[in-house]
Amino acid sequence: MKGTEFLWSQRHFPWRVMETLTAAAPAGSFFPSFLLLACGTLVAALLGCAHRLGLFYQLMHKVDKASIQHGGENVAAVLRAHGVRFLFTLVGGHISPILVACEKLGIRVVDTRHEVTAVFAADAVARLTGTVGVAAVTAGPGLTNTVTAVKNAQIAQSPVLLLGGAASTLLQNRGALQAIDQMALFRPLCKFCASVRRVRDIVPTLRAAMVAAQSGTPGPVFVELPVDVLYPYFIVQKEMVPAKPPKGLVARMVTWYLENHLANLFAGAWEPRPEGPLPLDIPQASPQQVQRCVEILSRAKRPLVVLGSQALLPPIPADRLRTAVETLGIPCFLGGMARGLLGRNHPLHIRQNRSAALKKADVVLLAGIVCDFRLSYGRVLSRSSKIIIVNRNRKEMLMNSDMFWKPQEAVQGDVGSFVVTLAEGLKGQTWASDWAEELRQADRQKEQTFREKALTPVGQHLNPVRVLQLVEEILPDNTILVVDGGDFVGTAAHLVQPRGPLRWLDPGAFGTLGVGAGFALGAKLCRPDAEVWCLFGDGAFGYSLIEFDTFVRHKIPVIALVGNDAGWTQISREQVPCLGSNVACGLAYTDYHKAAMGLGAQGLLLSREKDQVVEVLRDAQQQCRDGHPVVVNILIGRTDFRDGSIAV
Ligand SMILES: Cc1ncc(C[n+]2csc(CCOP(=O)(O)OP(=O)(O)O)c2C)c(N)n1
Ligand SMILES: [Mg+2]
Repeated sequence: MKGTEFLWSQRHFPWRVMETLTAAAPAGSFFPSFLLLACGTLVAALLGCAHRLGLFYQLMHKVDKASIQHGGENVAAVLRAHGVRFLFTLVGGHISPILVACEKLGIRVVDTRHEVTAVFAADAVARLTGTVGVAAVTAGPGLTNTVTAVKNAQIAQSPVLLLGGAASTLLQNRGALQAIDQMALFRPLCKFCASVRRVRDIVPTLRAAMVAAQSGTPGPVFVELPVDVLYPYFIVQKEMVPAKPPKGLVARMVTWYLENHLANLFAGAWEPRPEGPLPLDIPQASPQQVQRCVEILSRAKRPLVVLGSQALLPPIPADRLRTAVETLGIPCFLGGMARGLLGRNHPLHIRQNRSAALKKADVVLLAGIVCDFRLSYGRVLSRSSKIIIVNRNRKEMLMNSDMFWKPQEAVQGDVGSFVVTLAEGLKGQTWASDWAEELRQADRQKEQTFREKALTPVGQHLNPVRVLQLVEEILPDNTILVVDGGDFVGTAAHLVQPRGPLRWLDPGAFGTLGVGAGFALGAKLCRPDAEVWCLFGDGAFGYSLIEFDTFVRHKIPVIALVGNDAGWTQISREQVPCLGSNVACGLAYTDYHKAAMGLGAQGLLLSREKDQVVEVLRDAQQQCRDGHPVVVNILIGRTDFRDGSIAV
């Protein structure tokens, strides 16, 4: 055999080579086992290929080529089975099937003017209902526009499901419109990220995403749905497989590959599958840990509780938590989503001078709040106090404990459940009343200071402290407060009290400006009987203004109070004295009320010239009750006595 012939036969008839080599090799030598191994590897590779191409699956599960069903319907079915009532979105062709299917199943589709608002709205729904809030946005720029809200939800530990469109499975990394590596973008932001590759995977992937969002430490999850898993077979076929019969070997192979890819996409697509929720995995404190905490607290003389957002997570409902906190009878500070837990003016609720109280307490229970900047990284705690900390997230729970503080008991578990069991263990225990009285005295002093500030004349416009005191007086009990801004809302956090649990929404530890409209949208939709009042700084309001168009179109009556001091004052207040310039901190006394009117909302102006604060607020309230979204533009003076921090 000539050399070239040998190569030819090797290439096309490999078993002949094996025969030759086996015959040539002495028995028991290296070659037979090598060849066996090579054959085995080849067979395994071929089987692997066949599996990847879905050939085995297709043997058992057929493609219904005549069906006009589409993957969007599978998405909607899972959402409905999980009790999702609202889908927030800004439309794009990539995601149209999801929106149409949700509408058909009675899920209310609410389209916003910016994707970030859709995710903020989903976040508010998650926080207020204890379920998962859902937003769907289009591929590429639609998704990149959500990044701030997704990060905010991650930091606030809010279970949000983000559904993202994507280029078709075959066109990723091939220069398709709006196509980027979306998974790389969301992996650092979400606790679960998946890209669905076949229609049959939609349902299980979404169920896994829903359970991940709510289990352990809750947070946002992301599911990418390429166009070809969302549209019906006949449309995808038209796009994917060339209409003309292929010519030539390569073209035939490509067509076979495409046809197989299409078949694998749709094989078993419409077979019935369970769509409902999977059981959640929520960490719980052990009875021994709770018992140790009971013992520590029972010996306390000056105990103090600080409740943070995690305390309000399901499964313990807010009312049950409130009863447990009252049974404990320990004075407490409430922050984040725990604000309002005890209603207004509750004797156990201490509102001011938290740092001083923490220094004086002998036992501190940090329930769902961690030692980040809000507690000066733990430095606010006294070395001589015994600290009990409870949190679902171990890493966050121990944050800065290597540097500034040490826990006596660190309990990883659900905060609400822990507080309820702790209260049962301490039933009948009382604490000396002079400790709570001492703390309330400090509260009264601070309130007196605010009363004096309310009477202090300001150079021009209205005194914001006085305005906010009047707001506090007229808010009805069913108000949900949304706050978005710097100093104006920081002052409001001291003066305006949420009327009950889950009636206060602020961005959380990410400190994001721009949450207002989205939060208000989510809040009003899931609590239609509540009055939603949003307190905005004028700077922050700029992000939300356009969404008054959304409120008008969707008939969402909310009230926005804009504390208009013509500037980004919280920044300028420090920048000017520290660095000697007000650069980029100035705004104008813009007619935000007129801008809102231009979008079809009601607009009212409150100024020193027409100083009828209560009348104007009541007018706004009436207009809102009549079904109109309202913006009240409140011209306020710049003062140097405002308290800029939102105590959490
Ligand atoms: C998205 C975002 N951009 C910028 C900031 C920084 N920042 C924090 S407070 C603040 C000023 C807010 O101004 P305004 O809403 O008018 O409230 P004011 O302090 O004037 O009452 C700014 C710019 C931020 N927290 N978030
Ligand atoms: Mg301002």
